[in-house]
Amino acid sequence: MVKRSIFSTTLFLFVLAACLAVFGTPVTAGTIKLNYANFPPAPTFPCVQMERWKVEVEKRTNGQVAVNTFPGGTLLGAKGMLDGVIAGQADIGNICMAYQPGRFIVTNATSLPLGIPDAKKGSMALLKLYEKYQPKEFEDVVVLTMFTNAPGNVMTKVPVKTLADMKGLDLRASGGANQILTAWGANPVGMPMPQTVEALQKGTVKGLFSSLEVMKDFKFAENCKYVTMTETVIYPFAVIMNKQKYNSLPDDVKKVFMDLKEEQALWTGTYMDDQIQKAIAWSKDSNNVEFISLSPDEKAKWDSKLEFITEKWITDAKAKGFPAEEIVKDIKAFIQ
Ligand code: 3IO
Repeated sequence: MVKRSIFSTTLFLFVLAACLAVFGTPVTAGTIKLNYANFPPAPTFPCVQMERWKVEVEKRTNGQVAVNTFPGGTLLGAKGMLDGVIAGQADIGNICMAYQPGRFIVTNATSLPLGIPDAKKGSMALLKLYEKYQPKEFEDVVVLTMFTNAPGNVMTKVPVKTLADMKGLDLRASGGANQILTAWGANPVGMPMPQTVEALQKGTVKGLFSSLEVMKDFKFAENCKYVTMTETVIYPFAVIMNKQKYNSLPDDVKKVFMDLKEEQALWTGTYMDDQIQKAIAWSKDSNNVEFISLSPDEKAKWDSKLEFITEKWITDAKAKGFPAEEIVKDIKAFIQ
C-alpha cells in the first residue's frame, strides 16, 4: 500500500512537471483575455495580420493570454476605433489613419506622393516615423504595431488611359489619396473601405483608388474590369491598445508585445506585397481584368500634377507647428 502511494505520488509529480515543461504555467492559462477589434471583413489583410498576431501572442505567452478577435466591425467600426479603444470598448483595435486625416498629421505624411515603393518599406518607414516623433494623438494608447498597404492604383468600371478619362470620374478613396485624385481631375468620394462594396454595386462610384489586393480580397475584380497602374500613395494603419489594460499586464507579456512590434510590421508588409501579386494574377486569369500602363509621356503629366501636394502639406503643417520638412526628409530616408 505504502509503496503504491509513493509510486502514484511520484507519477503525479512527474506528470505535473511534464505539463509545466510543455505548457508553461497551466495555473494562469488563458487568464488574460483581450478583445481585438477590426473594421474590415475577415479575409482582408488587416484581419489576416490580426489572426497572425493572435497566434504568435498565444504561443509566446504559453497560453497565458487569449486574444478574442472581432473582424468586420462587429465590435468597433472604422471611425470609432481609436476612441473606442481609449474608452475600453475593445482592448485592442486596428485603425486606418487616412480615415481621420486631421487627427494624425505626422503619420499621415506617409500618404504624400513620396515614392514609397511597396508595403514592406512603407510599413518599416511608418513605424520608424512614429517611433521618432511619438505624436501626441497616441498618448492615451499603446502602439502595438503599424503597417501600410501597397501603393495605390485606379480600379474602375470604365477604362482610364489619360487624364482626360479621369475628368469628373467618381472614385472612392480616403485621406491623402483624395487630394491626389482631385489633382488628377477626378471626383473623390470619401468613405472607409468596407462601404466601397455597396457603393460599387449601386454605382455611386465608378471605381476606387487603393492597393490591388482588394481586387481579390473584396472581389472588386467582378465589378472593376480595368486597372490603371499609378503605383502612388499608401494608407497608414496602426494597431493600438488601451493604455490602462496594457499597464495591467505582467512584464513578460508586455515584453512579448513589444518584441512583436517591428516583426509584425515587417510580416504584414511582406504578406501585403505577396497578396498584391496573387490578386493581379487572379484578376487577369479568372476575371479578365485589363491592366493599363500609362505611357512615359502620360505618366509625366500625371506626376507633374502632384508636385504641389507635398509643398502645400509642408506649408500647412509648419503653420500648425510641425517640423514638416524634417518629417518629409525622414520618410524619404527611411524608404531607402
Ligand atoms: C484597406 C482597408 C481595409 C481592408 C483592406 C484594405 N486594403 C487597403 C486598404 C486601405 C484603405 O483603407 C483604403 O481606404 O484604401
